[in-house]
Amino acid sequence: MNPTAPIVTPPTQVLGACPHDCPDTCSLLTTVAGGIAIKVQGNPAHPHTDGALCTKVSRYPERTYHPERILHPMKRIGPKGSGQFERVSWDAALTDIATRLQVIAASGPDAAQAILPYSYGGTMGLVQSESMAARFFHKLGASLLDRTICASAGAEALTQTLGGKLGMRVEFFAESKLIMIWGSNSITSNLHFWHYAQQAKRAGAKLICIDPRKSETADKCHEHIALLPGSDGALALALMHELIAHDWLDHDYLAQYTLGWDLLRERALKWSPERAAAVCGITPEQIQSLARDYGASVASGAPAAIRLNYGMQRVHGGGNAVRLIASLPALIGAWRQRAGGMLLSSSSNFPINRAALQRPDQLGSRTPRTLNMSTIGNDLLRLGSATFGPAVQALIVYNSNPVAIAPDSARVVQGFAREDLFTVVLEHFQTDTADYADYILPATTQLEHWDVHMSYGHTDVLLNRPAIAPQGETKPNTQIFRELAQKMGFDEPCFGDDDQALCRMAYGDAVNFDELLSKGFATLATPQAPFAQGNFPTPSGKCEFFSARLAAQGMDGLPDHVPNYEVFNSSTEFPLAMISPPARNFLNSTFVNVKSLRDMEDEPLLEMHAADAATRGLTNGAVVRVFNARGSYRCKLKISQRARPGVVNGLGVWWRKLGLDGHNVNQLTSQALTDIGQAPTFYDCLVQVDAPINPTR
Ligand SMILES: Nc1nc2c(c(=O)[nH]1)N[C@H]1C(S)=C(S)[C@@H](COP(=O)(O)OP(=O)(O)OC[C@H]3O[C@@H](n4cnc5c(=O)[nH]c(N)nc54)[C@H](O)[C@@H]3O)O[C@H]1N2
Ligand SMILES: Nc1nc2c(c(=O)[nH]1)N[C@H]1C(S)=C(S)[C@@H](COP(=O)(O)OP(=O)(O)OC[C@H]3O[C@@H](n4cnc5c(=O)[nH]c(N)nc54)[C@H](O)[C@@H]3O)O[C@H]1N2
Ligand SMILES: [Mo]
Repeated sequence: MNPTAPIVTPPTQVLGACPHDCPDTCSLLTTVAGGIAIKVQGNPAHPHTDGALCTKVSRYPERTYHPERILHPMKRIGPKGSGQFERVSWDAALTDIATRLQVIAASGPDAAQAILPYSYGGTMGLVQSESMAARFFHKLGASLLDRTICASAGAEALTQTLGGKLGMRVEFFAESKLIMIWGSNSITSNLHFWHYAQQAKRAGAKLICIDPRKSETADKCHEHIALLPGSDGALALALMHELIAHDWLDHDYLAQYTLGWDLLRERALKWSPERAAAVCGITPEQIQSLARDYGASVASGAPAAIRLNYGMQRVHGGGNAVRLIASLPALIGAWRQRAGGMLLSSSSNFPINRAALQRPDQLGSRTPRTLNMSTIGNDLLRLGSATFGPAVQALIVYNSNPVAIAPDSARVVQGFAREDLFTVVLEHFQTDTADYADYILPATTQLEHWDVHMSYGHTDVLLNRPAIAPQGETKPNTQIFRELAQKMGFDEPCFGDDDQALCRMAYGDAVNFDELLSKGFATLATPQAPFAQGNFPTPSGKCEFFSARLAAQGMDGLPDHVPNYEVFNSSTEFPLAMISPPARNFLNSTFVNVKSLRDMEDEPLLEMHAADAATRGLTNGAVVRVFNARGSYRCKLKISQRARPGVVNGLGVWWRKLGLDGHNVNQLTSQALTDIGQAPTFYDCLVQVDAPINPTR
């Protein structure tokens, strides 16, 4: 033994969970040496993760140790939005914030409703999202937030049709013989599902992609149907038309396990392939061929599966379209087999004890108003009124970057720029939203805090252990709300629960916590083929083609094709339909400031078909102006086969300040809401494109 050798602690590996808003919810292994996280990799012992991560999350340490990470509380010193801040102590920041909130809350009965929390999917952890934060806002009596920005149209549609956010188990797609990948760029946004689809493909399955954009996923499928955005409902109805016309139906399944078949049948028979093809911008033969492939399952017994993703519900008729597509498997009896049926979300499988985490009992008898996060642009600009209640006077943002990701940015920015609005932002970085804060409070990343997770793409619970100490003066969201509660004098014992206790509470006895501690994940005991014999958790116990609940709300109880608000028409002032789906190397607006990933995405781009570029005299690589009545945005043109004629693709979501002119695609999107679920309509957006007069500004 050499007594002079330095003591080297061997690297350790810490089990964690990917925090991002993605269906995959991967199990992570972080290698730590000398207190520093040197590597994050996929856990090989977790079947869905299978040892592999996407490029962006394998760069997670780069994000955690980023030189621009916010490590101290910061107080605004310049005009709103100027992004000028100075360092202050935690005590000074929290004391001032508590005082400001107390003054608002004390100004009258229900006055605390002028305070609005704003949060979404920065972390999907149940503890660092809505646990201590929800308790705090409930106790305060703040406005409630309807968290609609992503999935509420599809989620509500699934609930009305199947009874919950339920469907096939993702691993059984590996055994399917036909997979329709519908409104999902799986290689980008659901990589670990794609792994199962590849297995199916190797075993002889046919893969068909239904997407206006010729995505990376479409490249690798056997067929691609490039329909117009917002026309999925028409396509689903015409598929039903063909299944009926050729009697490719499972009559026994329809009779036993569905509700409203006669009505749906009658409606579908009005949608010939010719009629739908005109709406979808495709050929009748494409629809007939798709129906033949899908209907063949009835005679052959080969399992047919649909992987739907939320991309196709970001249009006016998104909810109705999901209802129609979720109805399809029942027509052919696909649910009878574990490798048949459909999957949009698996969330309802998780027995989460939200009441224990969020403590709505802290509201007492108060019933604060609910504001929709998707219309934050309008709501920040509303004056107080009898119907609206008080104007929003304070906004506390965590796990979200609304200035970049909410629709109709011009209005959103105008709201955030209000000098009389008091804004606190809990963040890792000085995002577009943080620029408008009065205080930025530094939050920990997933490597630095405890959490417990569900998944909307598989059926495993995951635990995240901290791998390293919090950097600088950062604190977990929970701790920030705990300390704020203390400053406000909230002395209920629930404000004393620590993060490990919250992790245990999330599932209570429903999940074995010791298994989570030792393995990092636990698989839920869900049925292999949940609807093989009906058992839909709807009021009728059947797949509800007709929903009495929707009818009671004054809506059509039967799903139909609902056209876009902004219907594609080549003769209008704004003759191009713009969609803005996720970029592969970003996660919504997260990672845009990680240079290695940003370099892979080049610059904000607009993909356009060569024919549309030619009629406008636009050349590849030129800076173009994309505009409509709501605003304009400059970016680089990419003439690309990925765009179909009439549709342009503005891959999102860039930080505004890292774009060419301080704007991003949401300068063009609208605050109109979906038919069901009050969700935004990002992909229901008409634009025009030209060459700007002055290309740099
Ligand atoms: N790399 C990466 N992964 C992500 C994300 C990310 O930003 N980057 N975002 C995450 C989030 S928040 C979510 S919600 C999930 C799911 O996110 P989704 O929004 O479902 O994203 P994608 O799976 O990329 O699928 C969107 C696809 O739908 C297509 N599409 C657009 N409009 C229509 C339409 O009207 N009809 C049809 N059929 N298709 C349409 C787009 O061209 C795109 O290829 O992914 C998550 N995963
Ligand atoms: N045009 C267009 N707009 C879109 C979409 C689109 O497809 N097109 N997609 C929409 C969809 S699907 C979604 S889900 C929304 C997503 O919108 P958001 O949920 O707002 O997602 P992000 O843009 O990723 O911003 C999350 C922020 O949370 C921060 N964060 C992460 N972890 C923590 C933490 O532990 N504590 C704190 N305090 N902060 C943390 C990150 O640094 C990041 O800045 O965007 C929507 N906007
Ligand atoms: Mo999302």
